[in-house]
Amino acid sequence: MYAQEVKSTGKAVKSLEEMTPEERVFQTRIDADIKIEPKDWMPEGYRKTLVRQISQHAHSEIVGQLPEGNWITRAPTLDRKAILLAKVQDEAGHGLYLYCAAETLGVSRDQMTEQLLAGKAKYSSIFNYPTLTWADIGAIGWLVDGAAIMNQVPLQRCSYGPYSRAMIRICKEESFHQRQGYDIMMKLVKGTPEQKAMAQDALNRWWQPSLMMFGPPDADSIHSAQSMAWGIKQNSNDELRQKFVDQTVPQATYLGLTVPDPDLKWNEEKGGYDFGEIDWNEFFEVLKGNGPCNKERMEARRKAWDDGAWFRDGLMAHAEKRAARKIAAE
Ligand code: BYC
Repeated sequence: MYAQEVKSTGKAVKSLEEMTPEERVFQTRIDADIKIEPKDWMPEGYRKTLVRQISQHAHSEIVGQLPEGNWITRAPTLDRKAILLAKVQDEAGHGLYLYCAAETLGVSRDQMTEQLLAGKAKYSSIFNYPTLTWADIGAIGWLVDGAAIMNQVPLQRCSYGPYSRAMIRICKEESFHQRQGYDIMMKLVKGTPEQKAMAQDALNRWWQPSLMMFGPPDADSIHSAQSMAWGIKQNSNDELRQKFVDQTVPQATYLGLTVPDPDLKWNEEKGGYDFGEIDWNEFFEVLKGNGPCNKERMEARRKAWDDGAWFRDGLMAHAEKRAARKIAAE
């Protein structure tokens, strides 16, 4: 299985013969679908790759609260407000499960946060776009959570136990998120012409950024081959992107909306849609910090961290006092 997957990304990884005896035992376990747990031996590269991916994933959940949080006070009805509030709280919970999973690899949550605030750790490109109208909340649920599910369902089978188990829980909640987004879109397309136009405008703006969530094309994906060989990723970026397009285009048709891609065409032979070139230049600019909202997002996270300093200090002082009291009583 792993030889074939590696071939699909065109990148070389160590063969079993080139591995040290420890690496060979490790790889054999992965190929036999046996989960790796925190106390098991693992190559340093495996640990680092997981810390990178899980922490970026956690940061994405936390930063991902910001564009949606922007609409909690402006949701059109009390029900919509309660639903959105619950969804945003879920994202905070996902971030926490993921930070905990990463902590089992020997990195603390404070260290991960410091890496984010120093610009050394990434978060998903998608959260650097603004939410201009209520329809954007529908589009995020439908497209962004839809893309997230497509990417995260295979992560439930990740070779690292704590990440895999966190993903099982997260995926259950993501399905609800996707449904609430589609429900908002349904309501808008059945509304006034202005509301339908708002839904179309949101689709126009969120379509390409959603396709970018899956990462660069396979040829430019530096980590995919090794991550797939290690059973961290099960599919390449392009495979998941294609699946997402194939699943989402009929949903857009059902809504009576037009996917903003003149090159989109059903390809009978491959049993999927052909679609136009993605603006990868825009993607890499967003990754470099030049997206529409990068600055704003980082400022919000920095402010939250600074504003919470007194509380963290209080917790530490309390923990130290308790520990000192315990020692004194012994
Ligand atoms: N944005 O070699 P590649 C959510 C980076 S949250 C930014 O293909 P890999 C939600 C990549 O990190 C959704 N950076 O990497 C929350 C690497 O740079 P570094 C988040 C990206 O790791 C709230 C470089 O590009 N989901 O669902 O094999 C509300 C080369 O890429 C992006 C996850 O994090 C991007 N889009 O594959 C609603 C899922 N794409 O690290 C929803 C877990 C690539 O060397 N993560 N880069 O500096 C993954 O599955 C993988 O990390 C990726 C990338 C598929 C994203």
